[in-house]
Amino acid sequence: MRKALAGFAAVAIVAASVWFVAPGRVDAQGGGTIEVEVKYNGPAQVETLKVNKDTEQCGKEAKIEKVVVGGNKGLANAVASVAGAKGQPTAKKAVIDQKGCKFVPHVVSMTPGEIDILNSDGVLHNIHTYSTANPSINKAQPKFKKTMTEKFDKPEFVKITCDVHSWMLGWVAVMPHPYFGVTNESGMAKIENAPAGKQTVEVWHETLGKATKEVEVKPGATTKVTIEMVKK
Ligand SMILES: [Cu+2]
Repeated sequence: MRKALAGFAAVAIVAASVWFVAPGRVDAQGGGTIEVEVKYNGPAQVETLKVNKDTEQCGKEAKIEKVVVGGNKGLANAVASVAGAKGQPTAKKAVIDQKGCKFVPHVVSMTPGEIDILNSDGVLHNIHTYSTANPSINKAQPKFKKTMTEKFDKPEFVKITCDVHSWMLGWVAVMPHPYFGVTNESGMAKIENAPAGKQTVEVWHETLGKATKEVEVKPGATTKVTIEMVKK
């Protein structure tokens, strides 16, 4: 009797694991990775200005980073995504910090939903966003307010500034699907689990605009693409 039960249990476990594992396998095979390298042949554009308030937290000099070019002509802070893709939003909450009177990271990417705006500086900041699809935010964040939670429901690139510190500039890339990445100092971004087949990779940069390139995404494989931005 006991043996029969154990046998039944074993069959049940096998059946259950087939049931639960199968859909996951299909998903994993369906997507591929795109390694995007974004290059820019032009000069970096970084404005420097003297700071005359909150110098203890902000330092004496501020930088406005409009075009950041790293080694090997890699363009930082560009958002690479699969154009026209459809997919569910990621569950991860986006976070942007105000640290040293700078927005960190300079470009934060997210799917529509909430974002935590941190104030690590412990000084008065005043968030001011510029957007068309989402309502504009213009709100003081006093020094004691460590986190302010805001919402961006519509996909677009939102410019974020601070009315207290004129040089503070950041961007929130609100993307319509989870297939995107932001380039690092070397100009590299990774798009994980991108839909297989012929896709268009689109690159957006705050100063240099947009560029696209076609790629063939293979299930379970990595496709490399290099996209060069042209000076506007
Ligand atoms: Cu500020």
